[in-house]
Amino acid sequence: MQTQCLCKADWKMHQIGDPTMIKAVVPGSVYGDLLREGKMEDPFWKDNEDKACALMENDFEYIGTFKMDENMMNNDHVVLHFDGIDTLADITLNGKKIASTNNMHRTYEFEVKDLLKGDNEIKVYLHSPNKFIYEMSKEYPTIGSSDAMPGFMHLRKAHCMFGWDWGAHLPDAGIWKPVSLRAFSDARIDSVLVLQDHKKNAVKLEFKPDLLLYDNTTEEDVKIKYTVTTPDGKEIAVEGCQAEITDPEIWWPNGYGKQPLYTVTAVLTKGGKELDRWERKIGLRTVTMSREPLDIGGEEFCAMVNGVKIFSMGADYIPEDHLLGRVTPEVTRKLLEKAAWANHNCIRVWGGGHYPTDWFYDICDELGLLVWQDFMFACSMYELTPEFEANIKEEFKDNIKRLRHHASLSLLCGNNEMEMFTKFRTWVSKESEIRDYIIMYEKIIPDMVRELAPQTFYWPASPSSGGSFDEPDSPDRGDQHYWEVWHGNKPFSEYRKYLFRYCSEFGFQSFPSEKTVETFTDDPDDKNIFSYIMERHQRNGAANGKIMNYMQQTYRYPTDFSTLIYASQLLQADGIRYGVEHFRRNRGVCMGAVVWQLNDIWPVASWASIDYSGRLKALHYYEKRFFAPIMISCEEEGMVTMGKALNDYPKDFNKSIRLAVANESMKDEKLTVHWALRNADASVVKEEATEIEVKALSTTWLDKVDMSDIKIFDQYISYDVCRGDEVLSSGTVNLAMPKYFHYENPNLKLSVD
Ligand code: BMA
Repeated sequence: MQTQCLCKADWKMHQIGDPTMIKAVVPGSVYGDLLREGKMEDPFWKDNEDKACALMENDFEYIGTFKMDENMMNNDHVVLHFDGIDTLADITLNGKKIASTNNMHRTYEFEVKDLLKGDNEIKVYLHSPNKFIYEMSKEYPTIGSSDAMPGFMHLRKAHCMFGWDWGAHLPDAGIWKPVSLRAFSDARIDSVLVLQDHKKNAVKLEFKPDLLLYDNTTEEDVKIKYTVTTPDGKEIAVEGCQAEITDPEIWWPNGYGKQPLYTVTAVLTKGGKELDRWERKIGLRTVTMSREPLDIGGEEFCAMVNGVKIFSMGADYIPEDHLLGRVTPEVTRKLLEKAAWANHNCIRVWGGGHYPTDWFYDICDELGLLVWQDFMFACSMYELTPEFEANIKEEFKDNIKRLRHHASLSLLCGNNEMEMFTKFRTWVSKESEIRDYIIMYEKIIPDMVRELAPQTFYWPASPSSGGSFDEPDSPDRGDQHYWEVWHGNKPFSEYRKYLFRYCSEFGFQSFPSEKTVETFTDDPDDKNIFSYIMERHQRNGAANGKIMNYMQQTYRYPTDFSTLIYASQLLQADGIRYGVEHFRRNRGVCMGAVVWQLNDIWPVASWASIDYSGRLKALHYYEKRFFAPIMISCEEEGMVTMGKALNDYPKDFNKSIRLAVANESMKDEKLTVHWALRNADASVVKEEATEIEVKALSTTWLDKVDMSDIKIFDQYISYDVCRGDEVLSSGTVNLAMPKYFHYENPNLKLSVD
């Protein structure tokens, strides 16, 4: 197959009604082009979002001119191939309309050989997404998340482009992925399914090609030859469509081993002539979710990789930018490296965005981040008309085939939160939507996954206990979205009331760094969290007040904007730490802590641990600590909390600590645990050291230590765990809220030379 990339064509674009053409970049977007050419203001600046959103009431047109690579015409077929168009487009080639599109999650391909000449002109007319969803919602006022513009669910376009509780209303449009001409004769390789059979010291690979055959070509007319290359470039013998790899280098998630990648190449020939070639990197591993019954009741829900049950640690991923054209492999790599740096071993791609581009999964393969992949349905009901069904089936086929070979792909999930919301009739407007729910997520998708990716685990929804509306929100089975802390205003201590099997969402908001705030306003008057501009960059109802409510339970009043931002980040970090340490102490029952959320789509107050500018919030540094393979934590009793005057406490109110060391590594460890009761100036009142053994992949609890003598406002407890002299993990605990503690002024001085 011959390919001519059309990204380098001479692309121009204009708003319909305005004949002035401006330079355009493909792949890219309307906002991206208008911004670069000075035709619109930064949509993230102050409240420019409103103007930018209104722009999308208009239609836009992209026009590309290119010279055809004449050699292509020697082939029997030439197709125009779009990796992705966002979203409602009419495509014309040399004056002839060839197709319309309506799904940004699909790839599209059209036969165009008869239309091509030396000089060509391609036009992509993009219809206003705003008008479309507005009209559709009049026709069928389906309900869903009110954070997004009404009708968002009627278009197969990343839902969060229409707004979310962390996202602006910026429904950009464009040719968001590469476009090319592809020329071929007789046959092509659509994709290859690579099956793995793991035995002792050997992995058998089996290749199942999906061929596209043309003009009476039969499978007998063509040959396909496979090559497998080891990570260090040695070729492995392949017999027909099978290969046996002895002494295989096994792929592991981050923290459990290396991420060696083998290369599989398939070459299709006819009469000795190469027709097409397919090449991908794979990792040798098995991965599934284990759901064994547990002694305490319910069942476990944990990732099992190469037969080893691992504790999933990571965060939820949302689209990286409202302007899709700005996301490059470099941008994604920086983000994912930060995740791996903070000891993440998994990442959940949330269902209200888009399926990430190939490089996202390539990088996850390299870094050892297990991908939990939602299908792109979130917080809404969908009407399963025949057209919609045909459309989404193509979307599933495209994406399952695109992703299935990746070492990192660990789970495919039907949707975000819809089993729960359907069960509770939250957004159901017609009974038929419930039937459609079952057909989509419990019939169509699993059938397709079984057929196209038979070795990938399918889960009907997040959260779920396995489907059929059987307690989708159960804390004792399946995954859980726990939002009583934050949305439910419950204190952080509430986390300890549960032993969730796998928390796939829980989170707490904070403000982005002040420097990031300065990317959207330069007015000192805006630097107040209740200012109009700060509230426009906060999309979760009264959340700024909510941050302040939690803050007053914990810290003293922050007296200026910078301190408030800093305190909000500490509060977020401490709250999530409180939850994760509890989950890891209870390893074996709890086997997953996936924090909502990793990243931001624009500069905004949110649950992210990395803000839009890429700055780490305090939470991300804390994640590095509480997701460390060896981690010590303290279950304290007797914290004096908000609203309890000291003399309200019963005299015998227990004060104690109980330390635990979690070992998420594959090695048994002999370690030393120290704790010390200290005065505010760090001087030691009493201390103790204990030798312990912590088996690989387990948690060891130490005995409870009575602390009834502690002066809670003047003394605190420090603890650490060491291997020899090396401190592997450490922490401190107060039994009074930080706001009540009599901190010693450390008299720190800073000088800059
Ligand atoms: C979850 C997610 C998102 C949302 C987040 C914070 O429910 O699935 O829809 O942004 O909570 O509210």
